[in-house]
Amino acid sequence: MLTAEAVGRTLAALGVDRVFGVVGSGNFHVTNALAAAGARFIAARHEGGAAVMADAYARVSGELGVLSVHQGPGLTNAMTGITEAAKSRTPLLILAAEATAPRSNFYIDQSALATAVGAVPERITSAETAADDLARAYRTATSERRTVLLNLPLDVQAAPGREFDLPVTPPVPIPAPAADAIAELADALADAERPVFLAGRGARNAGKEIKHLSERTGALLSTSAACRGLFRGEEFSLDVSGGFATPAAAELISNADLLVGWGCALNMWTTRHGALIGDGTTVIQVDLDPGALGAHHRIDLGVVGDAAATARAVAGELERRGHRASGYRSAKIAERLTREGRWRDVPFEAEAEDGRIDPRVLSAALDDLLPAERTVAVDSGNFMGYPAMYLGVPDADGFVFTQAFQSIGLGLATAIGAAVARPDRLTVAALGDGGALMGISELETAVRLGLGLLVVVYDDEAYGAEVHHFGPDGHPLGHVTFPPADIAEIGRGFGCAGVTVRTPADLAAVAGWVNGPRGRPLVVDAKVTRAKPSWWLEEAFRGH
Ligand SMILES: Cc1ncc(C[n+]2csc(CCOP(=O)(O)OP(=O)(O)O)c2C)c(N)n1
Repeated sequence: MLTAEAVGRTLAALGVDRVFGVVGSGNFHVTNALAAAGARFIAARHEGGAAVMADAYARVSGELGVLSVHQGPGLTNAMTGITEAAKSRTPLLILAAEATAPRSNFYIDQSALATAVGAVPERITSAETAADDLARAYRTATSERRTVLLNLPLDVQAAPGREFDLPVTPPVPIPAPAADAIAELADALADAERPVFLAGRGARNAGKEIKHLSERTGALLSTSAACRGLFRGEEFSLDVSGGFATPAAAELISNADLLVGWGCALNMWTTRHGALIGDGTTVIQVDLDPGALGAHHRIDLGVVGDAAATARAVAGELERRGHRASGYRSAKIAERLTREGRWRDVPFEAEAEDGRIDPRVLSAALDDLLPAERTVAVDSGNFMGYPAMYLGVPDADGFVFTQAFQSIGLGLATAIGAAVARPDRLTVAALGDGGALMGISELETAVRLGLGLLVVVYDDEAYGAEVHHFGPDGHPLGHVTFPPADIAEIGRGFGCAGVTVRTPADLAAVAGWVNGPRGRPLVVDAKVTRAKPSWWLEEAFRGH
């Protein structure tokens, strides 16, 4: 057996059952060994797509994402997706073949590349050390939630290897939050009249505990965009905080006297460059990572701890004190949230442009006609707030937001990775025409996999974000505007169904597809109105 095969077999034995990638000579054997041992290999058409699929798969399934790439260009093609994963702390293991001879065309300093984007470089240095090397890489990816580049030098891969068991390492224990910090957080909550909880991705597994604490303290519930859906269906949920927030949510959050961030960076997006946090508001941040505390916004108290454990401990402390309060919760606020808690409920006058549909009309109509059990994946661009906020999602797994690197072009591959993780849900890829055409090769992957994906392209025939950024100042826009492209026809060329939407009536074809067998993806080329920037982009420009 080759060392390459030993690595593949061992990973399969550890439970790796999905691998995304593009196969070349350098990763041929390791990938085949994984597949022979029972893992399903998902061949993407570009390594950039494969990396994003593996990332999205990990986010939605909660399992380790695994990516397999050829040496050199296989890795460089994947770099944008790897960067997104590294910034998002996605547990991702990249099996990358490595040319170590500097004269090889394929030679580059792969470890330096990984380090440059925040991934952790590792290497199988010899057949003899393969078990330890693999164990280290696997542990770093899973226990520390890191994106790990495991270099597989070609000569080491070809060396005779043998099947091995990975050394068993106990999981790294998560330290309990300090008792004095719990007491201080309990004091602040007991004093607060208008507490708001803001949950980020670090609190995805703490929804139950945070809800319980919010009921005891009368806190309103909100999330970062990346954690959208965590409090879905809660009477006192404000949905997303930040640029995407509804006017009602933004007002209620800015009037808080205590804001507690749970596994949430409190970055410029979630706080609207700090504008949603009043000068007198007490800010407390709970995070596993001490380095995250106060990194983006001033805080009055930082608690190092797991969100669920901390919420549980604080609830216990308040119970011991006999404290229970209605806080920010009242019948009036509940009633207000029923009326205007979702963007869909905020009245607007539809923009009129001949042969084009207002993106809000489009998004609200889609929300009505799509099944509730859905996953929404959103690319970047001016359009992004519409699908992100007008389409409801069933829970936090139902919203996949690969936006830590703010790259366009990742949305389609994100949707494919998510759909592989949750085939039981209808997956929607919401894209701008720019992002769609950048990542379009993966439509073939979606067709080949038989995914019933709904690809909705908010087509303004432009890099709308740039048009709205620079247009008002009279700059030339020739480099950011494009002639019309028939994206529905492009979709048909890949083997998808395709429909062009210019009016609400055109959505009948989408309803027909939704109610059918969904054996192949549907590409919706929605020609959207384009006179004004979206509300969230206008907000973002204010912060620039
Ligand atoms: C990879 C990458 N290239 C360029 C940009 C800069 N950029 C941000 S938004 C945008 C335009 C996106 O256009 P489109 O996907 O059509 O969405 P729209 O803004 O028109 O809604 C560009 C080029 C980026 N964020 N990422």
